[in-house]
Amino acid sequence: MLDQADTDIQARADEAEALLRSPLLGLLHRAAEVHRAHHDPEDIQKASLLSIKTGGCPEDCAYCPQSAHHKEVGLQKEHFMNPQAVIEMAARAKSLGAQRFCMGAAWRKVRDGKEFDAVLEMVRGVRALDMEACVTLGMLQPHQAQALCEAGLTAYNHNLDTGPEFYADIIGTRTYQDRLETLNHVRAAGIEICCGGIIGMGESLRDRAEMLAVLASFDPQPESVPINALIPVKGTPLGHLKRVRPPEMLRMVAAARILMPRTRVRLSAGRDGFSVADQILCFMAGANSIFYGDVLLTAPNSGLSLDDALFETLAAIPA
Ligand code: SAM
Ligand code: DTB
Ligand code: SF4
Repeated sequence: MLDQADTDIQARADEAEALLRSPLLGLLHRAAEVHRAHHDPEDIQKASLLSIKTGGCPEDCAYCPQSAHHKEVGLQKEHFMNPQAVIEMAARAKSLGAQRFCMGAAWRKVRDGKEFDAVLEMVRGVRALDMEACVTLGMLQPHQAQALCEAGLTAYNHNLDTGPEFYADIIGTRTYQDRLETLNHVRAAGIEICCGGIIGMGESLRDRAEMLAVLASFDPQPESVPINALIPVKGTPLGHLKRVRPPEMLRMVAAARILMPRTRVRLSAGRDGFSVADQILCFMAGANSIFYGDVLLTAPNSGLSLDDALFETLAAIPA
């Protein structure tokens, strides 16, 4: 039998699915209204990403080029980076216009010791630059969340990736519940939650709706929600899939905005195939953050020069 929490999620998922299926122009208009009621529409955050430890991950996430299970990808593994070099890259990102610096490690979970201490040093260094600091390091224990909070961490990124039903088709080495537990530890330590997912992995609209329903049911709701379009990487089990069409991203952004009015919705991976007009529609629908930089963690991003031109297009025209 379903318990009350499941019933609530299913009711929210019905609402989310109805939004995802509704006529696009009406959906876009409604999302734009919600967006304007809660945010300055000109405020689009630039977040810069850096992989501080690349490849060789023991998890089997089907989308991920960094999983050690997907040997065909042929990704070059990289050692854990030196904190000073990371802080210099954050300073450079700031000078280029980034407000947030996100550091990712291809770990299953955080281990106490030298490398975690170095992450804490990176967080302190990024905060000292007066930037927001975010890390994504896999599963976390309560005392580690506490240490990250004390170092000044703004947000912890840990994605649900998809809806609970489809999840096991994508990841076998850890459960949905594991993810929710890590997110609980992050919240309990007083750190902001950055949590979203990926579309274009072969999931149904219902799976997308269920993911949005779980996210929207967090209390409080996540401060930021990255919506990634799958980057199909050759050598991963999802490498043969087609890229997401921009209107699907638009629907997902709009539904996320309506269901989570105060959240920063980040137009994340997979934006590189989108035209300027596609991206402007996503901003109209409530996306108010992007990853800014030539690479994401390992995959190419929409480049800096394209993004600078995009922001110039968005800006007022000087007299
Ligand atoms: N290992 C940590 C973890 O999984 O929590 C952090 C790094 S992991 C690469 C961060 C997120 O990147 C994943 O949760 C997934 O949503 C996203 N991601 C990875 N590969 C992707 C791909 N090919 N396309 C789109 N998003 C991807
Ligand atoms: C998120 O949701 N997307 C970012 C960030 N959080 C860490 C990562 C996207 C990774 C895309 C594939 C790659 O670069 O390897
Ligand atoms: Fe590892 Fe994260 Fe990639 Fe999964 S998504 S294989 S946990 S780096």
